[in-house]
Amino acid sequence: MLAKRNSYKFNTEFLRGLPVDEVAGGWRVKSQPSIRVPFQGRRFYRHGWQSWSFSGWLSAGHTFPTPPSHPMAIRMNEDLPYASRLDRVSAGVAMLEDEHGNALLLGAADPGGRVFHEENALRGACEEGSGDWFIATGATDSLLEAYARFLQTRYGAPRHPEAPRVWCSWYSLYYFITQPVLLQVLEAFSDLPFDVFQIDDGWQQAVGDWQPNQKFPAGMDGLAHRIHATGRMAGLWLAPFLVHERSRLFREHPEWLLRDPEGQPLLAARNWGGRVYALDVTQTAVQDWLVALMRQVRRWGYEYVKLDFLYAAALPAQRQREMPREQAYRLGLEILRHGLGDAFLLACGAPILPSLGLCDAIRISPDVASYWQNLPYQRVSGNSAPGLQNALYTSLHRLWLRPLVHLDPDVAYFRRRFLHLSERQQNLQRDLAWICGYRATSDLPWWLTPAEREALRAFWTHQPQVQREGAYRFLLEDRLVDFTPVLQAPPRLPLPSPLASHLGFLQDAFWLGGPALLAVRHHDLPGR
Ligand code: 9PG
Repeated sequence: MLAKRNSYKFNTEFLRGLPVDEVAGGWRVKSQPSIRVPFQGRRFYRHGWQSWSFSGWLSAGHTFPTPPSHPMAIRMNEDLPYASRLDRVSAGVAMLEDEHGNALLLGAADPGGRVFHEENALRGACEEGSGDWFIATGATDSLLEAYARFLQTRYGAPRHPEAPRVWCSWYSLYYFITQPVLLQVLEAFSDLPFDVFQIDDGWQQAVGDWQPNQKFPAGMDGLAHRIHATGRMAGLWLAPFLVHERSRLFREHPEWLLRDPEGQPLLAARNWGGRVYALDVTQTAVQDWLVALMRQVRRWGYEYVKLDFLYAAALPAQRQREMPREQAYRLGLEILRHGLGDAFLLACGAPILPSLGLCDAIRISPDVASYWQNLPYQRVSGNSAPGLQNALYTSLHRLWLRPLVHLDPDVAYFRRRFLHLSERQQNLQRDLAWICGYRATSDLPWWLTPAEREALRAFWTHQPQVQREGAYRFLLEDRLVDFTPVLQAPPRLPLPSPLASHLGFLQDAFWLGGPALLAVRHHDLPGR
């Protein structure tokens, strides 16, 4: 049975004896498999756990591109229990390739699956009991497609044939959004063809207190109303599983938090100038609160919701109702989905495979930035550090997920102002957005020249036909796009981590925060 399927000169004898059933494109196996391959694995495909975790090929001798070094960066970007062997553990699926471009793929059907790369073997282990596994062998390029088809039989296909075209406030204004500046953007883009005007981080009183702050005097309902008046859908960012130490929610409901083994609130992140904890979504009171929050967002008028830092609900922790952590995560996401009804749900900072079937789109990369890389920051956060190279790299290794969910590769830049990318680098991101069919930008209208504005219009007007020509080469209509420059290893910075973290922060403050601050202080608005 195994030999019949194997049309390659690729010996699959090693699969004999496993209790497998034939399924489309491969085999299903019920036990937790450990498969020893009869070849020297040349490359290992590693799939990162959540949106921001590195995904790509790792080869022997060639170390993991840049693992995060700081414990908090590991917690916020990687899968905590396996952080000491980042280059040997893959979330959900992995491949081991021989020197001829043939490979073995092992992928989990259920949440909780991890694949370990051991001495010439792939071993599947599931945190939630044995579960089903998918095995395929053959030409490397076709294997992830077969796995995606296998997952589709469980999780279905996207509800919407196309993803909406989005303007998102984050990658120009960052935290410095205000109601007046957003309304000016909305107005100045009134003739451009996009679907969603999405308000990102910066509108809320605190992370956990999801009420508008004083920068939004008309309230979030007032703003949604103004957005609707222009014919757009209104979009809103929230991090519903997070609780900041300086929020009212933290003071009022300390009993709602996930706990560490000592019974203390479990640290989920450090951000927004303090410690951030995570909600225990197995508690009924928390579930009620989450549903009410999502209903509130719908009542305000938002029909596109970007839910961020979702990994927090899947951290290893003590929960009131004991259950495997990715099952708890799915429960939390199901509850959010229920509260949101038919709104478009973009999951971000989200465990990828456990989100399937419950959201409309997933961010598949770390954050882009107006620069190619921030080396000091990368010393701390590894390949999850913001930057265009890191974003492109991980996105390019996750395109196989496309039959299952819309893929958000993050925004593209059309401006040259306040941009530290070459035109070639900048175009790669636009082309990737077209390849994913997810077309978002954050550019401010008054930062664009007339020609750049027309390029943005063309981005939103046209959706080129895409044909894959190779692992990193695509035909967009008749134009060949080659992403191999993305694979160039960045130089290594021999900086101690604390110094690197300060330098990286300074770079971001100047290059990202600077222009944002200028824009909202009205120095930069038209007619001033
Ligand atoms: C808003 C942003 C944007 C962005 C998201 C997410 O490790 N970190 O400190 C870290 C901070 C922010 C971040 C990712 C990681 O970005 O991806 O699009 O919505 O939040 O705060």
